[in-house]
Amino acid sequence: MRTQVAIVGAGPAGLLLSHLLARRGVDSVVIETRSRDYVEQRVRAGVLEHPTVELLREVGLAERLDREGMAHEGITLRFDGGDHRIDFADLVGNGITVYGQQEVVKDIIAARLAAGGDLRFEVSDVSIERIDDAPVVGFTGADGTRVELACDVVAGCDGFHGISRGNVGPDVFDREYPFAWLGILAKAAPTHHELVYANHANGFALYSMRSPEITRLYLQVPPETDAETWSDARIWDELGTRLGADGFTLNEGPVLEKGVTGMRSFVAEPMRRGRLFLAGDAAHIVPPTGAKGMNLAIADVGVLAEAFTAFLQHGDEAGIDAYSETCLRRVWRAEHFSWWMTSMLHNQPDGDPFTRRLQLSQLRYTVSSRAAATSLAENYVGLPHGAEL
Ligand code: RFL
Ligand code: PHB
Repeated sequence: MRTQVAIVGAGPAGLLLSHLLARRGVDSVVIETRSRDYVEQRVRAGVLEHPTVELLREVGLAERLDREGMAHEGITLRFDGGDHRIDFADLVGNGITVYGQQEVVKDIIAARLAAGGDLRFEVSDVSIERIDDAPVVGFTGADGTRVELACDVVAGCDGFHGISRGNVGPDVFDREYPFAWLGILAKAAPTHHELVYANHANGFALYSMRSPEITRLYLQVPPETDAETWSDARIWDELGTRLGADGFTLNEGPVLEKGVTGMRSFVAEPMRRGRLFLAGDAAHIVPPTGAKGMNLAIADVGVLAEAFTAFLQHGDEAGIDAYSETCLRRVWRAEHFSWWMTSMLHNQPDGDPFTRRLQLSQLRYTVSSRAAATSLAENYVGLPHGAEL
Protein backbone atom coordinates (compact mmCIF):
# COMPACT_ATOMS: atom_id res chain seq x y z
CA MET A 1 0.00 0.00 0.00
CA ARG A 2 1.18 3.54 -0.71
CA THR A 3 0.29 7.09 0.32
CA GLN A 4 2.05 10.45 0.33
CA VAL A 5 1.88 11.11 4.09
CA ALA A 6 1.57 8.39 6.75
CA ILE A 7 0.16 9.95 9.92
CA VAL A 8 0.69 8.05 13.15
CA GLY A 9 -1.90 9.02 15.80
CA ALA A 10 -5.45 10.39 15.60
CA GLY A 11 -5.36 13.08 18.28
CA PRO A 12 -5.93 16.73 17.36
CA ALA A 13 -2.50 16.93 15.63
CA GLY A 14 -2.81 13.90 13.35
CA LEU A 15 -6.46 14.47 12.48
CA LEU A 16 -6.07 18.16 11.67
CA LEU A 17 -2.96 17.45 9.59
CA SER A 18 -4.89 14.96 7.43
CA HIS A 19 -7.67 17.55 6.96
CA LEU A 20 -5.24 20.36 6.02
CA LEU A 21 -3.39 18.10 3.56
CA ALA A 22 -6.61 16.90 1.91
CA ARG A 23 -7.62 20.53 1.29
CA ARG A 24 -4.35 20.98 -0.57
CA GLY A 25 -4.75 17.80 -2.60
CA VAL A 26 -2.21 15.71 -0.63
CA ASP A 27 -3.11 12.09 0.25
CA SER A 28 -2.65 10.67 3.72
CA VAL A 29 -3.54 7.65 5.84
CA VAL A 30 -4.06 8.10 9.58
CA ILE A 31 -3.45 5.12 11.86
CA GLU A 32 -4.53 5.03 15.52
CA THR A 33 -4.14 2.31 18.15
CA ARG A 34 -7.31 3.27 20.06
CA SER A 35 -10.93 2.97 18.92
CA ARG A 36 -12.83 5.87 17.38
CA ASP A 37 -15.12 5.89 20.39
CA TYR A 38 -12.17 6.11 22.79
CA VAL A 39 -10.53 9.10 21.09
CA GLU A 40 -13.89 10.85 20.80
CA GLN A 41 -14.66 10.45 24.52
CA ARG A 42 -11.22 11.11 26.06
CA VAL A 43 -11.56 14.18 28.33
CA ARG A 44 -8.63 16.52 27.97
CA ALA A 45 -8.10 20.14 27.10
CA GLY A 46 -10.78 22.78 26.99
CA VAL A 47 -9.26 26.11 26.03
CA LEU A 48 -8.82 27.14 22.40
CA GLU A 49 -6.56 30.11 21.70
CA HIS A 50 -7.80 32.80 19.34
CA PRO A 51 -5.39 31.76 16.53
CA THR A 52 -6.57 28.13 16.93
CA VAL A 53 -10.20 29.17 16.47
CA GLU A 54 -9.27 31.33 13.47
CA LEU A 55 -7.48 28.41 11.83
CA LEU A 56 -10.37 26.01 12.46
CA ARG A 57 -12.78 28.58 10.94
CA GLU A 58 -10.57 29.13 7.91
CA VAL A 59 -10.55 25.43 7.09
CA GLY A 60 -14.26 24.78 7.58
CA LEU A 61 -14.12 23.02 10.95
CA ALA A 62 -15.85 25.58 13.16
CA GLU A 63 -19.55 25.23 12.43
CA ARG A 64 -20.40 23.50 15.74
CA LEU A 65 -17.58 25.29 17.57
CA ASP A 66 -19.13 28.66 16.65
CA ARG A 67 -22.52 27.44 17.86
CA GLU A 68 -21.54 25.64 21.08
CA GLY A 69 -18.13 27.06 22.03
CA MET A 70 -18.16 29.49 24.95
CA ALA A 71 -16.40 32.79 24.17
CA HIS A 72 -14.44 34.11 27.18
CA GLU A 73 -12.98 37.61 27.33
CA GLY A 74 -10.88 37.16 30.45
CA ILE A 75 -9.82 35.02 33.41
CA THR A 76 -9.63 35.67 37.13
CA LEU A 77 -6.55 35.21 39.30
CA ARG A 78 -7.66 34.61 42.90
CA PHE A 79 -5.02 35.01 45.64
CA ASP A 80 -4.52 36.64 49.02
CA GLY A 81 -8.29 36.64 49.57
CA GLY A 82 -9.05 38.77 46.51
CA ASP A 83 -10.10 38.47 42.87
CA HIS A 84 -8.21 40.07 40.01
CA ARG A 85 -9.60 39.87 36.51
CA ILE A 86 -7.31 39.85 33.50
CA ASP A 87 -9.44 41.46 30.81
CA PHE A 88 -8.23 39.94 27.52
CA ALA A 89 -10.63 41.94 25.36
CA ASP A 90 -9.40 45.23 26.80
CA LEU A 91 -5.71 44.28 26.92
CA VAL A 92 -5.25 42.51 23.58
CA GLY A 93 -8.56 42.84 21.74
CA ASN A 94 -9.27 39.09 21.56
CA GLY A 95 -10.37 36.23 23.78
CA ILE A 96 -10.36 32.45 24.04
CA THR A 97 -13.04 29.85 23.40
CA VAL A 98 -13.92 27.06 25.80
CA TYR A 99 -14.74 23.94 23.75
CA GLY A 100 -13.67 20.43 24.70
CA GLN A 101 -10.76 18.84 22.86
CA GLN A 102 -12.86 15.74 22.24
CA GLU A 103 -15.43 17.94 20.47
CA VAL A 104 -12.69 19.23 18.15
CA VAL A 105 -11.66 15.61 17.58
CA LYS A 106 -15.27 14.57 16.78
CA ASP A 107 -15.68 17.47 14.34
CA ILE A 108 -12.48 16.62 12.43
CA ILE A 109 -13.24 12.88 12.30
CA ALA A 110 -16.72 13.63 10.92
CA ALA A 111 -15.26 15.98 8.28
CA ARG A 112 -12.56 13.48 7.23
CA LEU A 113 -14.98 10.59 6.93
CA ALA A 114 -17.48 12.72 4.97
CA ALA A 115 -14.66 13.57 2.53
CA GLY A 116 -13.67 9.90 2.12
CA GLY A 117 -10.54 10.20 4.28
CA ASP A 118 -8.61 7.04 5.22
CA LEU A 119 -8.61 6.75 9.05
CA ARG A 120 -7.73 3.37 10.59
CA PHE A 121 -8.61 2.86 14.25
CA GLU A 122 -7.61 -0.04 16.53
CA VAL A 123 -4.38 -0.87 14.70
CA SER A 124 -1.56 -2.66 16.53
CA ASP A 125 2.16 -3.49 16.21
CA VAL A 126 3.01 -0.16 14.60
CA SER A 127 6.55 0.20 13.23
CA ILE A 128 8.31 3.02 11.40
CA GLU A 129 11.23 2.01 9.16
CA ARG A 130 13.64 3.49 6.61
CA ILE A 131 13.05 7.04 7.80
CA ASP A 132 16.25 8.19 6.10
CA ASP A 133 15.09 7.73 2.52
CA ALA A 134 11.96 5.67 1.72
CA PRO A 135 9.80 5.36 4.85
CA VAL A 136 7.50 2.42 5.50
CA VAL A 137 4.96 2.38 8.33
CA GLY A 138 3.92 -1.14 9.29
CA PHE A 139 0.78 -1.99 11.25
CA THR A 140 -1.78 -4.70 11.82
CA GLY A 141 -5.27 -3.49 10.99
CA ALA A 142 -8.35 -4.02 13.16
CA ASP A 143 -9.23 -7.04 10.97
CA GLY A 144 -5.83 -8.67 11.65
CA THR A 145 -4.31 -7.96 8.22
CA ARG A 146 -0.69 -6.82 8.21
CA VAL A 147 -0.11 -3.66 6.14
CA GLU A 148 3.19 -2.16 4.95
CA LEU A 149 2.40 1.45 4.12
CA ALA A 150 5.07 3.03 1.89
CA CYS A 151 5.07 6.82 1.89
CA ASP A 152 7.07 9.96 1.09
CA VAL A 153 7.02 11.33 4.64
CA VAL A 154 5.81 10.26 8.08
CA ALA A 155 4.10 12.56 10.61
CA GLY A 156 4.65 11.32 14.17
CA CYS A 157 1.50 12.63 15.90
CA ASP A 158 1.27 9.79 18.43
CA GLY A 159 1.60 11.81 21.62
CA PHE A 160 3.97 11.49 24.54
CA HIS A 161 3.58 7.70 24.88
CA GLY A 162 3.86 6.93 21.15
CA ILE A 163 6.70 5.31 19.23
CA SER A 164 7.77 8.25 17.03
CA ARG A 165 9.44 10.20 19.81
CA GLY A 166 12.14 7.56 20.30
CA ASN A 167 13.43 8.29 16.79
CA VAL A 168 14.37 11.93 17.20
CA GLY A 169 16.57 14.02 19.40
CA PRO A 170 19.39 14.02 20.34
CA ASP A 171 18.57 17.02 22.52
CA VAL A 172 15.90 16.30 25.09
CA PHE A 173 14.78 18.78 27.74
CA ASP A 174 12.70 17.30 30.53
CA ARG A 175 11.46 18.67 33.85
CA GLU A 176 9.01 17.15 36.30
CA TYR A 177 7.14 19.18 38.90
CA PRO A 178 6.63 18.15 42.54
CA PHE A 179 2.83 18.15 42.17
CA ALA A 180 0.01 16.88 39.94
CA TRP A 181 -3.61 17.83 39.14
CA LEU A 182 -6.65 15.92 40.30
CA GLY A 183 -9.31 16.81 37.71
CA ILE A 184 -13.05 16.22 37.80
CA LEU A 185 -15.86 16.70 35.36
CA ALA A 186 -19.14 17.37 37.19
CA LYS A 187 -22.74 17.57 36.13
CA ALA A 188 -23.19 20.98 37.71
CA ALA A 189 -23.95 24.29 36.02
CA PRO A 190 -21.05 26.77 36.07
CA THR A 191 -21.70 29.55 38.58
CA HIS A 192 -19.18 31.98 37.15
CA HIS A 193 -18.82 32.81 33.43
CA GLU A 194 -15.01 32.66 33.23
CA LEU A 195 -12.08 30.51 34.44
CA VAL A 196 -10.68 31.12 37.93
CA TYR A 197 -7.04 30.27 38.73
CA ALA A 198 -6.74 30.20 42.53
CA ASN A 199 -3.58 30.26 44.62
CA HIS A 200 -4.46 29.11 48.16
CA ALA A 201 -2.43 28.07 51.21
CA ASN A 202 -3.67 24.47 50.67
CA GLY A 203 -2.57 24.49 47.02
CA PHE A 204 -3.68 25.58 43.56
CA ALA A 205 -7.24 25.10 42.29
CA LEU A 206 -8.77 25.80 38.87
CA TYR A 207 -12.39 26.44 38.06
CA SER A 208 -13.31 25.74 34.43
CA MET A 209 -16.28 24.43 32.46
CA ARG A 210 -17.32 22.59 29.34
CA SER A 211 -20.90 23.68 28.73
CA PRO A 212 -23.82 25.43 30.46
CA GLU A 213 -24.41 22.14 32.34
CA ILE A 214 -20.88 20.84 32.99
CA THR A 215 -18.14 22.20 35.28
CA ARG A 216 -14.48 21.13 35.03
CA LEU A 217 -12.40 21.54 38.20
CA TYR A 218 -8.84 20.80 39.24
CA LEU A 219 -6.91 20.59 42.53
CA GLN A 220 -3.15 20.56 43.06
CA VAL A 221 -2.25 17.23 44.71
CA PRO A 222 1.01 15.35 45.45
CA PRO A 223 2.47 13.67 42.32
CA GLU A 224 1.76 10.04 43.17
CA THR A 225 -1.86 10.61 44.26
CA ASP A 226 -4.35 7.81 43.60
CA ALA A 227 -7.62 9.49 42.51
CA GLU A 228 -9.57 6.80 44.38
CA THR A 229 -8.27 8.10 47.70
CA TRP A 230 -10.27 11.28 47.06
CA SER A 231 -13.98 10.71 47.68
CA ASP A 232 -16.40 13.06 45.94
CA ALA A 233 -17.25 14.65 49.29
CA ARG A 234 -13.57 15.31 50.03
CA ILE A 235 -13.06 16.84 46.57
CA TRP A 236 -16.02 19.23 46.92
CA ASP A 237 -14.91 20.18 50.40
CA GLU A 238 -11.38 21.01 49.26
CA LEU A 239 -12.63 22.86 46.16
CA GLY A 240 -14.91 24.89 48.44
CA THR A 241 -11.94 25.82 50.62
CA ARG A 242 -9.49 26.69 47.86
CA LEU A 243 -11.97 28.47 45.60
CA GLY A 244 -13.86 30.14 48.44
CA ALA A 245 -14.33 33.89 47.96
CA ASP A 246 -16.95 36.53 48.73
CA GLY A 247 -19.84 36.27 46.32
CA PHE A 248 -18.58 33.04 44.72
CA THR A 249 -20.57 29.85 45.10
CA LEU A 250 -19.72 26.49 43.64
CA ASN A 251 -22.55 24.32 42.34
CA GLU A 252 -22.01 20.70 43.34
CA GLY A 253 -23.28 17.78 41.28
CA PRO A 254 -22.54 14.17 40.29
CA VAL A 255 -18.85 13.60 39.44
CA LEU A 256 -18.82 12.15 35.90
CA GLU A 257 -15.09 11.58 35.69
CA LYS A 258 -12.07 11.82 37.97
CA GLY A 259 -8.35 11.48 37.18
CA VAL A 260 -4.83 12.55 38.15
CA THR A 261 -2.50 14.16 35.59
CA GLY A 262 1.22 14.51 36.19
CA MET A 263 2.92 17.76 35.31
CA ARG A 264 5.99 17.98 33.12
CA SER A 265 7.84 20.14 30.65
CA PHE A 266 9.44 18.29 27.78
CA VAL A 267 10.95 19.22 24.39
CA ALA A 268 12.74 17.01 21.84
CA GLU A 269 15.03 18.84 19.44
CA PRO A 270 15.01 18.82 16.51
CA MET A 271 11.42 17.79 15.71
CA ARG A 272 12.60 15.89 12.64
CA ARG A 273 14.84 13.04 11.61
CA GLY A 274 15.11 12.25 7.90
CA ARG A 275 11.59 11.82 6.60
CA LEU A 276 9.98 11.60 10.05
CA PHE A 277 8.46 14.82 11.44
CA LEU A 278 7.07 15.05 14.98
CA ALA A 279 4.08 17.24 15.85
CA GLY A 280 2.13 17.94 19.05
CA ASP A 281 2.69 16.04 22.30
CA ALA A 282 5.07 13.62 20.54
CA ALA A 283 7.58 16.48 20.39
CA HIS A 284 6.72 18.58 23.42
CA ILE A 285 4.76 18.60 26.67
CA VAL A 286 3.78 21.60 28.78
CA PRO A 287 2.21 21.60 32.24
CA PRO A 288 -1.51 22.38 31.75
CA THR A 289 -1.57 25.67 33.70
CA GLY A 290 -1.19 27.78 30.55
CA ALA A 291 -3.73 25.73 28.52
CA LYS A 292 -1.26 25.45 25.67
CA GLY A 293 -0.89 21.73 24.78
CA MET A 294 -3.60 21.28 22.18
CA ASN A 295 -3.00 24.74 20.77
CA LEU A 296 0.67 23.99 20.16
CA ALA A 297 -0.25 20.70 18.47
CA ILE A 298 -2.54 22.62 16.13
CA ALA A 299 0.06 25.31 15.41
CA ASP A 300 2.65 22.62 14.54
CA VAL A 301 0.47 20.93 11.95
CA GLY A 302 -0.47 24.27 10.37
CA VAL A 303 3.26 24.71 9.60
CA LEU A 304 3.76 21.06 8.68
CA ALA A 305 0.86 20.91 6.19
CA GLU A 306 2.30 23.83 4.26
CA ALA A 307 5.83 22.40 4.33
CA PHE A 308 4.70 18.92 3.19
CA THR A 309 2.60 20.39 0.37
CA ALA A 310 5.48 22.46 -1.02
CA PHE A 311 7.77 19.44 -0.84
CA LEU A 312 5.37 16.88 -2.30
CA GLN A 313 3.88 19.06 -5.04
CA HIS A 314 6.88 21.17 -6.07
CA GLY A 315 9.93 19.39 -4.66
CA ASP A 316 10.58 22.51 -2.56
CA GLU A 317 12.47 21.50 0.59
CA ALA A 318 12.73 24.95 2.24
CA GLY A 319 9.62 24.42 4.36
CA ILE A 320 10.49 20.95 5.61
CA ASP A 321 14.04 22.08 6.36
CA ALA A 322 12.77 25.04 8.41
CA TYR A 323 9.93 23.09 10.09
CA SER A 324 11.66 22.24 13.35
CA GLU A 325 13.22 25.66 13.88
CA THR A 326 9.96 27.46 13.01
CA CYS A 327 7.88 25.38 15.43
CA LEU A 328 10.43 25.38 18.24
CA ARG A 329 10.24 29.19 18.47
CA ARG A 330 6.54 28.95 19.40
CA VAL A 331 7.11 25.80 21.47
CA TRP A 332 9.68 27.48 23.70
CA ARG A 333 7.48 30.56 24.15
CA ALA A 334 4.69 28.25 25.34
CA GLU A 335 7.14 26.24 27.49
CA HIS A 336 8.19 29.42 29.24
CA PHE A 337 4.65 30.73 29.67
CA SER A 338 3.38 27.39 31.02
CA TRP A 339 6.30 27.03 33.42
CA TRP A 340 5.81 30.64 34.56
CA MET A 341 2.05 30.25 35.18
CA THR A 342 2.73 26.96 36.97
CA SER A 343 5.41 28.39 39.29
CA MET A 344 3.37 31.51 40.01
CA LEU A 345 0.20 29.65 40.99
CA HIS A 346 1.20 26.37 42.72
CA ASN A 347 2.38 25.87 46.25
CA GLN A 348 5.90 24.56 46.49
CA PRO A 349 5.82 21.48 48.73
CA ASP A 350 8.89 22.66 50.67
CA GLY A 351 7.02 25.87 51.57
CA ASP A 352 10.19 27.94 51.25
CA PRO A 353 9.20 31.46 52.49
CA PHE A 354 11.54 33.25 50.06
CA THR A 355 9.90 31.51 47.07
CA ARG A 356 6.47 32.29 48.53
CA ARG A 357 7.20 36.01 48.76
CA LEU A 358 8.53 36.08 45.20
CA GLN A 359 5.38 34.33 44.07
CA LEU A 360 3.07 36.79 45.79
CA SER A 361 5.04 39.71 44.43
CA GLN A 362 4.77 38.27 40.91
CA LEU A 363 1.01 37.78 41.31
CA ARG A 364 0.50 41.32 42.60
CA TYR A 365 2.63 42.81 39.82
CA THR A 366 0.83 40.77 37.16
CA VAL A 367 -2.58 42.11 38.17
CA SER A 368 -1.55 45.70 38.98
CA SER A 369 0.71 46.57 36.04
CA ARG A 370 -1.00 46.92 32.68
CA ALA A 371 2.24 45.89 30.96
CA ALA A 372 2.49 42.69 33.01
CA ALA A 373 -1.20 41.86 32.59
CA THR A 374 -0.89 42.42 28.84
CA SER A 375 2.00 39.99 28.68
CA LEU A 376 -0.10 37.30 30.40
CA ALA A 377 -3.07 38.11 28.14
CA GLU A 378 -1.21 37.93 24.83
CA ASN A 379 0.42 34.63 25.74
CA TYR A 380 -2.82 33.11 27.04
CA VAL A 381 -4.98 34.28 24.12
CA GLY A 382 -2.21 33.07 21.82
CA LEU A 383 0.41 34.88 19.77
CA PRO A 384 -0.57 34.99 16.08
CA HIS A 385 0.55 32.06 13.94
CA GLY A 386 3.61 33.20 12.02
CA ALA A 387 4.57 35.83 14.64
CA GLU A 388 8.30 36.58 15.05
CA LEU A 389 9.09 34.88 18.37
P1 RFL B 1 -2.71 13.11 21.61
O1 RFL B 1 -4.01 13.81 21.79
O2 RFL B 1 -2.09 12.45 22.77
O3 RFL B 1 -2.91 12.06 20.44
C1 RFL B 1 -1.96 11.07 20.14
C2 RFL B 1 -2.70 9.87 19.58
O4 RFL B 1 -1.77 8.88 19.17
C3 RFL B 1 -2.26 7.61 19.55
N1 RFL B 1 -1.12 6.66 19.57
C4 RFL B 1 -0.78 5.89 18.53
N2 RFL B 1 -1.33 5.73 17.32
C5 RFL B 1 -0.75 4.86 16.46
N3 RFL B 1 0.37 4.14 16.77
C6 RFL B 1 0.96 4.26 17.98
N4 RFL B 1 2.07 3.58 18.27
C7 RFL B 1 0.38 5.16 18.92
N5 RFL B 1 0.70 5.55 20.18
C8 RFL B 1 -0.21 6.46 20.56
C9 RFL B 1 -2.92 7.86 20.88
O5 RFL B 1 -3.88 6.86 21.18
C10 RFL B 1 -3.59 9.22 20.62
O6 RFL B 1 -4.90 9.10 20.11
O7 RFL B 1 -1.61 14.12 21.03
P2 RFL B 1 -1.73 15.42 20.09
O8 RFL B 1 -2.60 15.15 18.89
O9 RFL B 1 -0.36 15.91 19.91
O10 RFL B 1 -2.59 16.46 20.95
C11 RFL B 1 -2.06 17.01 22.13
C12 RFL B 1 -3.16 17.29 23.15
O11 RFL B 1 -3.93 16.12 23.32
C13 RFL B 1 -2.60 17.74 24.51
O12 RFL B 1 -1.54 18.63 24.32
C14 RFL B 1 -3.66 18.46 25.38
O13 RFL B 1 -4.71 17.59 25.75
C15 RFL B 1 -3.02 19.03 26.63
N6 RFL B 1 -3.98 19.69 27.53
C16 RFL B 1 -4.46 20.96 27.25
N7 RFL B 1 -4.12 21.58 26.12
C17 RFL B 1 -4.67 22.79 25.80
O14 RFL B 1 -4.34 23.34 24.73
N8 RFL B 1 -5.57 23.44 26.62
C18 RFL B 1 -5.97 22.87 27.79
O15 RFL B 1 -6.83 23.45 28.45
C19 RFL B 1 -5.38 21.61 28.17
N9 RFL B 1 -5.74 21.01 29.31
C20 RFL B 1 -4.44 19.03 28.68
C21 RFL B 1 -5.32 19.73 29.56
C22 RFL B 1 -4.08 17.71 28.96
C23 RFL B 1 -4.56 17.10 30.10
N10 RFL B 1 -4.18 15.75 30.27
C24 RFL B 1 -5.08 14.75 30.67
C25 RFL B 1 -2.91 15.30 29.78
C26 RFL B 1 -5.78 19.14 30.70
C27 RFL B 1 -5.39 17.83 30.99
C28 RFL B 1 -5.91 17.24 32.27
C1 PHB C 1 -9.76 22.80 31.22
O1 PHB C 1 -10.86 23.38 31.10
O2 PHB C 1 -9.66 21.56 31.16
C2 PHB C 1 -8.54 23.59 31.44
C3 PHB C 1 -8.61 24.98 31.42
C4 PHB C 1 -7.47 25.74 31.63
C5 PHB C 1 -6.26 25.10 31.87
C6 PHB C 1 -6.18 23.72 31.87
C7 PHB C 1 -7.33 22.96 31.65
O3 PHB C 1 -5.16 25.85 32.11
